[in-house]
Amino acid sequence: MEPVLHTRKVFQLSEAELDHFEREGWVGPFPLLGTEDARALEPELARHFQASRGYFYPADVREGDCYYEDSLWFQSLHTMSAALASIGRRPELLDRIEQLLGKDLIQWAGIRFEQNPHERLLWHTDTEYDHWGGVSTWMGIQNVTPETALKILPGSHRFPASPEDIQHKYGLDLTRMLDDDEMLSELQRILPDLDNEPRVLRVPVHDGEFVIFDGKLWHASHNPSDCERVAMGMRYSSPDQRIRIPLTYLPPLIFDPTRPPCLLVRGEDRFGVNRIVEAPQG
Ligand SMILES: O=C(O)CCC(=O)C(=O)O
Repeated sequence: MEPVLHTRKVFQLSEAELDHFEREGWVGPFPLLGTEDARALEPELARHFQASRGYFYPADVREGDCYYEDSLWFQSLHTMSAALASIGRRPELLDRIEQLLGKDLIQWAGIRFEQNPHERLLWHTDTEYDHWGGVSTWMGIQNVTPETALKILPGSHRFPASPEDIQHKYGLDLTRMLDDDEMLSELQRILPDLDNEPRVLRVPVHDGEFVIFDGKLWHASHNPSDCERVAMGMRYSSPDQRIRIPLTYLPPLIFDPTRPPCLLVRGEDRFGVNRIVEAPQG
């Protein structure tokens, strides 16, 4: 009789961590790379990011036209570099993500998040996850400390309204509020029935470590330091999710007809709805 081979998952999330992810919408931090190895990725991230194309203003695009046929979407850096692709397949990430999303996984985004000294990114959820399900990871690359890391609203993946819904319904753009305390008190006024009092948390990540968070979690960033801060984002879904490229992030949302390249990082693709490409070889 043929022996049955079981792949042992080494980096399992514990019951307590799974419960934490369910309740709080994030889990971690987990070690992935040594500090020097993480920092050594920055030139590779920067080189491919510079060759990529960002998003557009609605007035500059026409629905149905292709804008990414000949250029790289800024979220596809993992499909351009063997080094970046191999990071995204590491079992430290995939064993845990498999527990959250199932045994078949695609990586559809590899992103460089740079922040200049004192720069901010306002509160938001990622538009992509309004259209398909999945999880994001956020890893420190350069000058990431618990003082400069991503800010999140724990539990916000279960809020009854997204920042955009709140804006439409109440005409109040919480996401433009720079002061977190003001944002939190407005949020409590608008959504008085939240299970727990909302609070802001900086994920305690250093260079080379990562957290996993639910695609619907509210997040923001602010680099209060005098040094440039760089992080890498990687995003994963089950292959049945139809991944697209938003051309615009301001309404009206328009998608490019071109499908983004995705890597099948675990299991198989039984759906054929995405453009699966070979991982680049080093
Ligand atoms: O690192 C940042 O500044 C922003 C990260 C972010 O928005 C994300 O991971 O989706």
